[in-house]
Amino acid sequence: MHILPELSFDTNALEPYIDAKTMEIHHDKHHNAYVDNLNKALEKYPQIQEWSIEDLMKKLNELPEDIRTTVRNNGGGHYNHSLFWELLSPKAVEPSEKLKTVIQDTFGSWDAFIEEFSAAAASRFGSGWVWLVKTDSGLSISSTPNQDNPLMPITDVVGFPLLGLDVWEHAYYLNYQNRRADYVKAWWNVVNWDKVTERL
Ligand code: MN3
Repeated sequence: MHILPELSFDTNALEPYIDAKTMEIHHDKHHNAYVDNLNKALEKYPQIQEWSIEDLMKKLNELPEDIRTTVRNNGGGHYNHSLFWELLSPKAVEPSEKLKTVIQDTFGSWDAFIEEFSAAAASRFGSGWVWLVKTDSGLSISSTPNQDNPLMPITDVVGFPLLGLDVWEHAYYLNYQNRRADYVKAWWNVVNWDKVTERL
C-alpha cells in the first residue's frame, strides 16, 4: 500500500513564491489522487504491492499490461511529487561547493545551468517535468511528458533524478496563470540544494 507522504513544512511556508492554496490542492488533492489510483490498480496483484515505488518505475516494462499505463501515470505521479516536496525548502539553502563544482564542470557555469534548466521548463509543451539527471555519462538536463520520470526505461534520458520541477499548470496556475516562466523563476528561491547534493 502506497501512502501519501506528509509535507515537512506548512502549506504557506513557501510564500510568496508558491502560495498556500496551490500547495494544499497540489498535495492533498492531486498527489493524493495519484496514490489512490496507484493502490487501486495494484489491488489484484498482491505480489506487486510489495514493490517499492522506485522498483515500479524501473521495472515498468515488466508489469502486467493491463496496469502498465495506470502505474506509469499514477505511480509516476506519486514518485515525482514525493520527490518534488522533498526538494522544496521554506528556508533559502545555498548550493554546496561540491554541487557547484559538478554543475560548473558540466554546464560551464552555474548561471548557464539555471538558464538551460529554465529553458527546458519553458519549452516543455503541455504538462510534464524538467529534470537534472545523473546518468552513467554524467549530469544532464531532460524533460518528460505527463508523469514520466528518468527512472522509467521508456524515457529519453534514463538515470537518477537529482532535481525535478513540476511544470503542470496545476503546480502554478492559481498564482501565476499562464506565466510559467515567472513560476520557474520563483521556484529557484525554494529549491533545497542540500537535498540535491545528498542525492548526488
Ligand atoms: Mn503536480
